[in-house]
Amino acid sequence: MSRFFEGIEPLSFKPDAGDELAFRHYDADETVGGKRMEDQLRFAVAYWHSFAWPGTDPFGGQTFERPWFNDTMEGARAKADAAFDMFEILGVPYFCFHDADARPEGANFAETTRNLEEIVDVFAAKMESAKVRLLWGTANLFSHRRYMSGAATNPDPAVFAYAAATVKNCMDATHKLGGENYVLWGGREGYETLLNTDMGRELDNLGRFLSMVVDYKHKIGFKGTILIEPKPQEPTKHQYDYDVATVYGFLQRHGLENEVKLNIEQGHAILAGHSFEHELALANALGIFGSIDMNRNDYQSGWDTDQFPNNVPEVALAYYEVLKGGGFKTGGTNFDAKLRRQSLDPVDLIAGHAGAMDVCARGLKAASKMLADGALEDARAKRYAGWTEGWAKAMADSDLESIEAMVLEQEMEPQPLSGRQEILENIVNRYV
Ligand code: XLS
Ligand code: NI
Ligand code: NI
Repeated sequence: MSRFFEGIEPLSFKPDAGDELAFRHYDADETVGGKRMEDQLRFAVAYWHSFAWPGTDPFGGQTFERPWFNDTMEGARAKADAAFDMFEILGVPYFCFHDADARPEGANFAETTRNLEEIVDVFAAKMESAKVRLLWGTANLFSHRRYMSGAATNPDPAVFAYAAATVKNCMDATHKLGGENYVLWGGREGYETLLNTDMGRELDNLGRFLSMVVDYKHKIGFKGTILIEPKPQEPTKHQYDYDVATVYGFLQRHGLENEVKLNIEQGHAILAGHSFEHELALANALGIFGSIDMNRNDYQSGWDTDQFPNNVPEVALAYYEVLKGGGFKTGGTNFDAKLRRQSLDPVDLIAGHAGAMDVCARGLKAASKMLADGALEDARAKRYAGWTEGWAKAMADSDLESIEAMVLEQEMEPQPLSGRQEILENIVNRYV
């Protein structure tokens, strides 16, 4: 173990724990919905928030002091040591990373690539003996100033090229580490002002870029899933991958709806004016659900606050949708969550994750029970039961004139029925 988490032992499941660090609800081996909880939830730690983010906000600089904050390969190795220690302490099965979280930027593209390759070898060596695997890799195409006007949607074709070459290397790294997905969050794929923006061209370029990613996946034999992560604003005022519905339209336009799935984040759903469960349910309905970025957004701030989840009823409704869709396949629960900037200590990192894992465990258990007991699904089936009748089904192949004739002939007088929302909310409340 590196010294960073010195004195912190791997956590175990202790339902009656006092103040000590432990899981009170997350028991990896407990069966929930027919699978071990670990295999249902598939937790991942996000390298960037926990090990690369310095605690800045728009008014203040770095608050965290980490021994590896020095932009050298030595720092990158020390960071990896601490990260893999934390994976072990938490017992998480997965982690996720961007290239820029893990390696220092080099003097040029070739050196940056070498730095990444070196750190990927460090990860690979650690993964030989560690339990942790890679849920997904991704490229940071938004922090460096070259990307200030976007990556695939940059007006400068040289930036498009640089981003494409970078994504190629990050896909190689993900493939090499056995990653189960590759994520594209449109960091700055959007615009600040229409006055300087050729939107049609930018959208075409974004489609071209994504098609090349899919082609390369097949070329290298990467069996994981390509995931797009929608977000409506921040950092650019108008992000192109606004929400699930917008991304679905984009995928269809480029014929990629069977190639790409979605990584849906709680905070992004809230920013888009939706609920998390809405976005999950829609992705399931469209057949493009992939994975989740679990966090919690502040409902007042209008910003992506990336807090650790702590609202069990909300989390339960989210996992309800995940389970209803059949559970995760290659996806999982990535904690795209960071400490508050005053939470300075190593123990805060452990406590943030441990608490979040417990909240998710409670949510999952409630969701699984709600689904198994069937109260909500029975009520839903009953509400739509009319559609199982022959004449209703036949409307799928009918036309407006024949339907009018039927309405007249049967002297139809539809009678409104209660939507029973309060009764259904009361049912949910019995489980959470
Ligand atoms: C930012 C995104 C980012 C992605 C990965 O808001 O959530 O963290 O998950 O690039
Ligand atoms: Ni995210
Ligand atoms: Ni986010």
